[in-house]
Amino acid sequence: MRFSTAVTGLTAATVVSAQVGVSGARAPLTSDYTATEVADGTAFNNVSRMALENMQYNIGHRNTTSCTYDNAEQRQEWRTLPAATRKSFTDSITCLMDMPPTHMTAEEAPGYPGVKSRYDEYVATHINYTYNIHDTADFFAWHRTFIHFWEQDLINLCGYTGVLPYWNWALDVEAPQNSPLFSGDAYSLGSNGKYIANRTDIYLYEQSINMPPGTGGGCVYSGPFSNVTINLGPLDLPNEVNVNSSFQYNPRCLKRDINPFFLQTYNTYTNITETMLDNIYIEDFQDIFQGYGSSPFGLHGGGHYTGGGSMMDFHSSPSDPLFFLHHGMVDRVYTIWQNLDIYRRQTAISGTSTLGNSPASAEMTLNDTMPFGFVGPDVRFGDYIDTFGGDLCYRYD
Ligand SMILES: *[C@@H]1O[C@H](CO)[C@@H](O)[C@H](O)[C@H]1NC(C)=O
Ligand SMILES: *[C@@H]1O[C@H](CO)[C@@H](O)[C@H](O)[C@H]1NC(C)=O
Ligand SMILES: *[C@@H]1O[C@H](CO)[C@@H](O)[C@H](O)[C@H]1NC(C)=O
Ligand SMILES: *[C@@H]1O[C@H](CO)[C@@H](O)[C@H](O)[C@H]1NC(C)=O
Ligand SMILES: *[C@@H]1O[C@H](CO)[C@@H](O)[C@H](O)[C@H]1NC(C)=O
Ligand SMILES: *[C@@H]1O[C@H](CO)[C@@H](O)[C@H](O)[C@H]1NC(C)=O
Ligand SMILES: *[C@@H]1O[C@H](CO)[C@@H](O)[C@H](O)[C@H]1NC(C)=O
Ligand SMILES: *[C@@H]1O[C@H](CO)[C@@H](O)[C@H](O)[C@H]1NC(C)=O
Ligand SMILES: [Cu+2]
Repeated sequence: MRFSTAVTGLTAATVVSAQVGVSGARAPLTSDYTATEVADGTAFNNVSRMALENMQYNIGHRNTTSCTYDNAEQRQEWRTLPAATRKSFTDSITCLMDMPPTHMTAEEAPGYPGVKSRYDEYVATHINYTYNIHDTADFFAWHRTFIHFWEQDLINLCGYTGVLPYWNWALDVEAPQNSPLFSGDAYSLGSNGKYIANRTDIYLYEQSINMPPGTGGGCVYSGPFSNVTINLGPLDLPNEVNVNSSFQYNPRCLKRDINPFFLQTYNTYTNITETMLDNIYIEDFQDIFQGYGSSPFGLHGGGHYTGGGSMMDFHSSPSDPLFFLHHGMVDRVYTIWQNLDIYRRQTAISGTSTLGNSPASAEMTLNDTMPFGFVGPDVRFGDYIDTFGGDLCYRYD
C-alpha cells in the first residue's frame, strides 16, 4: 500500500523491441484479448497456463538440481483445499500462536515486549523491516521468502500436511463478505469482524481517497481465530489508538472489516491482468502493483484494505493470517509475470533497500542479503528470485 510520499521516479531500463522468451513466445498484452476475456478471467487463466508451460520448458536452464517441475509443491487456491486440510491449516496457525518464541533470545526479549509467540516473531520482523521491504527492490522476493518460512513452520513445528494456500481476490469481487473464506464455519479462515453500524467514510490522507466503511469492523466472532489474542501493533491505522513504540505489548482481538469497495476497485480480473501484462519492466510492474504508480492502491494495497482491521496496518498486517493468503496471490501474480518472459524477467530487479529510496541507499544487487530477524536466517536475494531457487521448490496451480 502507498505509505510514504517520497516516491522516486525510477527510469525505464533499456527499451527492447520485442518480448522473446526462452520458449520463443512473446509475452501477451491485454490488447491481445477482448475486454470480456480480460474481465471474466479467461485472459488471466490463459496466461497463467502459458507461464506454467514456459516454466516446464525452461526447467533445465534453472539453477536447480533436485527440484523438478513434477516434484515441486503445487500451491492451490484456498477454496480448492479439502475441508480437512483447511481445518488442519488453521489449527496449525493457532499452534504457532500458542507456541513460545523460538528465535528471540532472553537478552533480546526486553526490547520486544509484545513478542509472546512464534507467530509474533513473524509480525515483529515485518514491523522491524517495514521501510526496507516495501517499495524496494526486494519487495516481491522478501515477501515470497517470508511466507515460505511461515509455511515451513506450519509444517515442521505444527504438523500441517498441506500446501500454503492463496486467495484469488477476483473470485470474491462481487461480495467478499460472503466468501467461503470468511463464512465463520470451522473450515473457514474465521468470520468477518462483528458488524458496527452507522460509521462514516474515513479520509485517507496518504492515498487522498474517502474510504467507505466495510461490512464488519469489530472482532472476528466465529470460526478459527475468533478467540485469538494479537499482541503487536497497530502502528498506523486511521481512527484507531496506535501503539507508542514499535514492539509494544497491546493485547486485543483480531479485527476485520471486509470491504467490497477495495476489491471491486483494485483487484478485479481486469486489474490483475492489466497489471501483469501491460507492465513489461520490473520497475513499472512493482510500482503499479504496490500503488506507487497512477493509482493509490494497486493489487497489493487493495487486498490489504479489503481485509480491513489489522490487515490495513502497514507494519503489523501479518497479525491476520489472511496476510499470508493475500501474499500467496501477490507471489502467484509475480511468478506468472516472471515466467511469461523468463529470459528477461526471472532475475530482473530495480531499486534500493529503502522505501521510495528515502533515506537514499544503494541499488540492490542479487548478491545482497535479505534480513529475516526472528523469522529465520538471512538469505541471498538472488537465491529467492526464483520459486525453484534457494530452498524453494514450488509453483502455483
Ligand atoms: C491461450 O488462448 C489461445 C487462444 O484461445 C489458445 O490458442 C492457447 O492454446 C491458449 N494457451 C494456453 C496455454 O492455454
Ligand atoms: C444508526 O442510525 C440510525 C439512524 O440515525 C439509528 O436509528 C440507529 O439507532 C443507529 N444504530 C446504532 C447501532 O447506533
Ligand atoms: C471462543 O470462546 C468462547 C467462550 O470461551 C467459546 O464458547 C467458543 O467455542 C470459542 N470459539 C472457538 C472457535 O474456539
Ligand atoms: C499511546 O500514548 C497515548 C498518550 O499517552 C495514550 O493515550 C495511548 O493509549 C497510547 N497507546 C497505546 C496503544 O498504548
Ligand atoms: C479495476 O478494474 C475495474 C473494472 O473491473 C475498473 O473499474 C477500475 O477502474 C480498475 N482499477 C484501476 C485502479 O485500474
Ligand atoms: C555476485 O558475486 C559473485 C561472486 O562474488 C560475482 O561473480 C557476481 O558478479 C556478483 N553478482 C552480482 C549481481 O553482483
Ligand atoms: C530488527 O533489525 C535489527 C537491525 O537490523 C536487527 O538487529 C534485529 O534482530 C531485528 N529484529 C527483528 C525482530 O527483526
Ligand atoms: C545456485 O544455487 C546455489 C545453491 O542454492 C547457490 O549457492 C549459487 O550461488 C547459485 N548460483 C547462481 C548463479 O545463482
Ligand atoms: Cu509487507
